Amino acid sequence: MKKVITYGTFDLFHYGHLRILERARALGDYLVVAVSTDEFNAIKGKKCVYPYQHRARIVEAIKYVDEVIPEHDWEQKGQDIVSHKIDILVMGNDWKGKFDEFKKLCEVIYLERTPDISSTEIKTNVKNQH
Ligand code: C2G
Repeated sequence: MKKVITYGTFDLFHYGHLRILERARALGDYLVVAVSTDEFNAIKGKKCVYPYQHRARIVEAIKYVDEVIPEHDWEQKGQDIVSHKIDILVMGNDWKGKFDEFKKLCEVIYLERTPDISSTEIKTNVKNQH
């Protein structure tokens, strides 16, 4: 069984998130998604609209996702890859090159980001419409 993992905040779940999960799952047989906790988002400097529990449950409900785990920090990826016996780490190409250190543990694939959509843009659009 080929296991894939990907990481993210997945706030205001949108089409770009759906597409990366769909493509990540298509690379293997089982997809683990590590969703950033609220505390880790504070470290990443990201202010979320939805709390971790909501973001995690929405991701868990996506048919391409087999398992959700919390992402607490930058350092856990190596342990996750080993403990979950991951074969492929997938990230959007806005992260291109940033996780190449894990090539010693598994395949690392960066997929094209979906253009013109992001949680930040959604927030801005909603604000501008009111
Ligand atoms: N993404 C995408 N297309 C978009 C927006 C996001 O393909 N239009 C991808 C990102 O490249 C990322 C995933 O969706 O792979 C999740 O994006 P975010 O929720 O913004 O996550 P991020 O803040 O990039 O956190 O340790 C890694 C971090 O947790 C990644």
